[in-house]
Amino acid sequence: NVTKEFIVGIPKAELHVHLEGTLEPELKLELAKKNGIDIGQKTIEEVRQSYEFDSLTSFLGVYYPAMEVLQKEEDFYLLAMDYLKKAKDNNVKYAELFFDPQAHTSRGVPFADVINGYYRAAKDGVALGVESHLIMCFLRDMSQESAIETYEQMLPYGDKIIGIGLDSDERKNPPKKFADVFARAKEDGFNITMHCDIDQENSIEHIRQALLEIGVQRIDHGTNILEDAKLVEYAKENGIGFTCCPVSNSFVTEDMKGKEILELLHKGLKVTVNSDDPAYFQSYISDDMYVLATKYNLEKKDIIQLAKNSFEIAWIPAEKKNEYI
Ligand code: ES4
Ligand code: ZN
Repeated sequence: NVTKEFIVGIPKAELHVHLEGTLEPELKLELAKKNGIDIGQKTIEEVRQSYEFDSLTSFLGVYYPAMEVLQKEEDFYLLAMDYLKKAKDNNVKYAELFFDPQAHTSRGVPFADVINGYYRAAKDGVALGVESHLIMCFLRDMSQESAIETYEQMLPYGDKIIGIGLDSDERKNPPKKFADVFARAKEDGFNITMHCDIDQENSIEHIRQALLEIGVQRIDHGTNILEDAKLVEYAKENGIGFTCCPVSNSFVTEDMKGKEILELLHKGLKVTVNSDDPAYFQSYISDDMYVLATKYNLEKKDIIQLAKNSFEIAWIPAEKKNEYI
């Protein structure tokens, strides 16, 4: 049987965590006070109670307004630093961190402050023993024009970004809506991943588009791929990575999709376990692995495989991977 100590102790990479989803109630209150913002909550308990939802849409409805407390470069730095300390406690050696610039620039925060704050934290994280890199996501419920504008704002900072992702509300926002901007990002040499959240409308069609039309290297979530055996075969042959998040799944669908995660893992696909929005789901990466391990009787070799996969599908140069695996 797998113990929590074994899970915490194993060196791992985290590839699916949204920096804005690491905003703990303590820091939210601290930043609200510092920036003179009335968020309508005064205690940790009140903030915790406001973190309530039962679907992707209701989650996002809590998630975006909470970001109002992030105003200055330093706020983004503090947020990312808080996560990196948690990562260290979870023996995360390497992390790729999603962030949503449009959620901030649309409120008047300069793009530079967002990226400079996050990047400064990533550099300082190395002293904690955590290497990390940034993945910039487009909000799929905004237009492709807005994504292109964001992409062009990013280009002067291109060396501070390891890849491009797509997140937020999936309804009526298929991957192909962003075909042009992702084609350009690929041409410019960026790594590409996309959310295909659990049990969304047209999930399997979104997965098909992401794999065959966009040409992603990874899918975030994506267990609905099991609905199409041919796509499963494609993903296996092409070493497509899956960044699954069991506790997040259990919040937005009441099912952690453990059966599906394990089926893909045992079929030999490059499945990983991650935390997604750990402050909101009150579960960091080792907690996600432990919940899955206890509920589905994972063996040590499964945990080892998940950890191995996490370094394999990480966007680390091959020669550097040897340091981790
Ligand atoms: C997200 Cl669970 C989920 N789905 C889509 N976008 C997101 N951003 C943060 N968490
Ligand atoms: Zn996510």
